[in-house]
Amino acid sequence: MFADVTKIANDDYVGFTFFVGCMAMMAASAFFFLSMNNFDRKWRTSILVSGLITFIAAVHYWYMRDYWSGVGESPTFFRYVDWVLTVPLMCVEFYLILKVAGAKKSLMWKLIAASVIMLVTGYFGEAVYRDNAAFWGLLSGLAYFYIVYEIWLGSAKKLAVQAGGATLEAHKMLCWFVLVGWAIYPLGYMAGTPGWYDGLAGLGLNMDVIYNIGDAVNKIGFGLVVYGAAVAAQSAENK
Ligand SMILES: *C/C=C(C)/C=C/C=C(C)/C=C/C1=C(C)CCCC1(C)C
Repeated sequence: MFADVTKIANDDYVGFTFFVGCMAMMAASAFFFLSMNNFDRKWRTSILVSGLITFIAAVHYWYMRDYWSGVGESPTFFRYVDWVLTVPLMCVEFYLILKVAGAKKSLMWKLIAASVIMLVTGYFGEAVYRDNAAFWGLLSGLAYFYIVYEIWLGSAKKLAVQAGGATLEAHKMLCWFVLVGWAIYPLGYMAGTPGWYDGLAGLGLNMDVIYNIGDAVNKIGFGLVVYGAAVAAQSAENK
């Protein structure tokens, strides 16, 4: 009956964080999906997207947990498939909350395009052209800074200020997630590149552990910010 279960060693932080990450993503998805119908239409889609982000991650974490325990290597492929689906959805989230202020689809597509460039170049550096990890990491970083610019200072910022209230508050929080929370990933990338900071692994902080922490913080945190904004906006309306 338990033939397929492999033991997780006490010092296997990667296996442990894959396991806990999987459960956390599942719990968060249930929470977002079940609370969706408490909100009016304007916010329901945003909450749905929050749930989709954690749900897609939960499924990938299920596979990554398995892959790690069976193969004993970083599940780089599943990791990037997960990101390439969920990070564009996080960009959609920006668009959805700014729609009240008149955000155009072009803003959404710009952010999505930048996020895909960031991830594809990152994948090249991490999995394909390992010897040129610095070069691909730099390209990826430029796309990342473009996103940061657009939401902190560019057109997205202007729309958020126009909207004010719960939307502006939520936008600001999401901006902090992208600036600080997303910055966890380049650290993971550096810890996973031989000759850079792979010594961190001695502290139990290897690339996968760092990525897993980043995912939990960002995917669940992002969703909770949107949820909080919906609660605030709705109670302001009902007054
Ligand atoms: C839920 C998953 C998220 C929010 C993933 C975000 C990933 C990044 C912001 C990755 C960024 C990278 C760089 C900025 C440079 C090095 C390569 C990456 C792909 C790790």
